[in-house]
Amino acid sequence: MAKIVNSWNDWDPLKRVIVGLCDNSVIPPEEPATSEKVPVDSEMRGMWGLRPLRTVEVGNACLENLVKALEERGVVVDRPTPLQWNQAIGTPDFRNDSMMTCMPPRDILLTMGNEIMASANSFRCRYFEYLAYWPLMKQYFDEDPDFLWTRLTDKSYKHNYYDEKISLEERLVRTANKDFVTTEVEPMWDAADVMRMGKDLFIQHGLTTNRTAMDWFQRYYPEHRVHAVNFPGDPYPIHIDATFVPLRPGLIINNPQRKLPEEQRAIFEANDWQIVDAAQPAHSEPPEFCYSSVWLSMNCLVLDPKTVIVEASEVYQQEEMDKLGMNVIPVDLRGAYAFGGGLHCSTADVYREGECLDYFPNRVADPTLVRPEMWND
Ligand code: DAV
Repeated sequence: MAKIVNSWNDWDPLKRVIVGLCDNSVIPPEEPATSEKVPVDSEMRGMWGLRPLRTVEVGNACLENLVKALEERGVVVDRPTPLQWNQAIGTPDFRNDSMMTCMPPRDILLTMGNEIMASANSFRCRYFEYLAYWPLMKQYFDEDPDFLWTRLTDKSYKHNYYDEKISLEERLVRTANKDFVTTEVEPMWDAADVMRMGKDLFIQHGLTTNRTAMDWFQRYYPEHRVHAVNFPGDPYPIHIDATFVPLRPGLIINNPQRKLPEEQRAIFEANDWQIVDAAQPAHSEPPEFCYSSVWLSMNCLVLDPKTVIVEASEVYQQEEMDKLGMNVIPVDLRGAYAFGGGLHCSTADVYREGECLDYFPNRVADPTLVRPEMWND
């Protein structure tokens, strides 16, 4: 039988990947977690319902551009099976008027070696999104005897949010104090908050992932060092992949408006990792009906340590990648941004060559460690 699933980081040579689909996508109704994410002055406040068909068609055409670029380079591409996302959902603990999409697989699926785990998202509308990937998981399970098919189910959403409206100023103070909408009652995490670097996991603490999740990760993966990172300049911290993006061992681009605080850099500095500012975005506004910021400019897909796919209109980011020694493949994807993100978000790793390595062998006092007592070496 074949080896289908293997990936330990975001830069080893990519051989197989899932690319999302925009079909039936919905702008979900307001709920505690989503209302915190939509900026107070956004036209999307209060808006919900099926996304206009013309935007779905444009989004899917963009994703086809990506599929083509990947297949031309020999990468096997798998696609999810969209549900009728405008159905209402419920569990014993909550009801919600609709689901959302299966466009950003990166938010839902976390690949850790031979395991793919479906996340415990903070948005109730995303509770059943994993089902779009279940036909693929079943296929991998049948074909790959080592594949581990996992879902963390222990969340009820009963007491998971502070339900408050706050100003932008208050929000920045809260972000700096790491005081977010999610409570710590249960582990909650989006897979796109987890940056995998072999033996080390760097997880962003923000609107979509809480501290309890990090502790849960450290217990679930006792062989991995789990680090909590946060980026105080971001008033809506959601997902690490438009903020802190590794290109290859030793090199990370960091959003210049969301810098990693000095004290959290020790582990990178001790191991000669370079953290450089990402280039400015080419656009001053996100596209229509888009929740994400203009910093999707840096949300790239690394195909191997020398090759990266960057969005075609993001000329400054392309230039920077070139200067950093990367070969750039431009792909027109901006029309898919509104469905949940850029090139990294639109994909989920299935297979990258390579094994689980330690990229941080030099140990220093590291305030990001979630359970420092486990790593007194
Ligand atoms: O900057 O709005 C978007 C990340 C989507 N996965 C941002 C973060």
